[in-house]
Amino acid sequence: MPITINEFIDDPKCNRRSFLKACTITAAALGLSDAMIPRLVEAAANPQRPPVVWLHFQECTGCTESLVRGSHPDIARLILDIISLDYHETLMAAAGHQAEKQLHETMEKYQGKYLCVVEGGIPTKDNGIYCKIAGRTAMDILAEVSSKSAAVIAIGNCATYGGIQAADPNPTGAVGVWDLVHDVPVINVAGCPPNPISFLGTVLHYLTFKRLPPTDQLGRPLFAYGRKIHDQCERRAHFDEGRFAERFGDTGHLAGYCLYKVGCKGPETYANCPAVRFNDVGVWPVGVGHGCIGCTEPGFWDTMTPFYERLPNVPIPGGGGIVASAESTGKKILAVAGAAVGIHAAVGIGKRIVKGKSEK
Ligand code: FSX
Ligand code: SF4
Ligand code: F3S
Repeated sequence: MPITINEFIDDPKCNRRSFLKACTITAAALGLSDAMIPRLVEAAANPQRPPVVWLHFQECTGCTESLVRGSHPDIARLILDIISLDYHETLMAAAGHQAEKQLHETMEKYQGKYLCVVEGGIPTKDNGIYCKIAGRTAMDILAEVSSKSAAVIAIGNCATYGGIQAADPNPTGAVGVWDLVHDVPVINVAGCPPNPISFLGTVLHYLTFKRLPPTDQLGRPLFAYGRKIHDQCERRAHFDEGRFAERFGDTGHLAGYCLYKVGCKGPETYANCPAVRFNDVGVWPVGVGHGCIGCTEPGFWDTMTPFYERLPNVPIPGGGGIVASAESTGKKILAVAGAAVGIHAAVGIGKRIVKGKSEK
């Protein structure tokens, strides 16, 4: 049983200080001033918690795992306490008919008021038969649950853009939620998995301001996906000075130089990872020596692979010129963009991606 917000605040292990800390971290991630923290706290502590129906389709459950098993207990606890998680197949005790009953009771009782969170891609090929729950396809379930909700939060690359299932040749015709849901607002908390604070920030913004946060053309909240990884990266000075790791384990890598030449996709990826980081130990992929693989971008399994080859056409300051030696990656990006294989668009340096429709 999740504890109540008051029990949480009174819990000596997770006391009011922890609660305020979690709200402060989230306010900072949302780009709000300190003056807004009391409003955020008030919204988070409101006993009228929004009911949430959390659907799982084609995915690995890493999004839920990263939320509830994060080493930052304040964030995990706050997420579970600001919402009323009425249906969640991974976390709920109920199963079978009992779970189905719970789902339908929530939809009827809170019609137009509950939030629908979707984790996982939705297969559309052959009438969606490749993902079924209780005898119904993911497509049918999504259509019914989303249409009665106030809004849909798609969490993870799978639910936003189809994820790994949608990678070429996309055998099940997997797509993201916003390819199918057009009658209620949909927001894309992208990433594989996303940072829990990006999800928490989205929900807290909704509770505080009664609307979803502003988004980019890909439906991602701007507070979390408004800037490139490359423009916030602690290794950027090395990039600017032309100091690169040439191979994993070489002296440049050990010295913490830029990871561009070993495949970092930070120059084409929009996310807040360098600023917000993961867990409570301040880590993120590039910070621990691995390049960004672009997990917040549509179709990254096609457009960002091979993961360990450099991006083409990135101008290197200091006389490096345009790096054009990663032709295979470049060709792949262009090929995927042309074929629109279950994704919205390929990524171009310095320009945002414009949403298009994927093949069904
Ligand atoms: Fe996808 Fe989430 Fe990657 Fe996994 O469920 S975004 S495969 S981390 O967990 O949907
Ligand atoms: Fe950081 Fe990657 Fe950009 Fe290098 S290429 S500065 S490691 S984001
Ligand atoms: Fe994903 Fe890149 Fe962040 S791989 S977790 S967007 S650093």
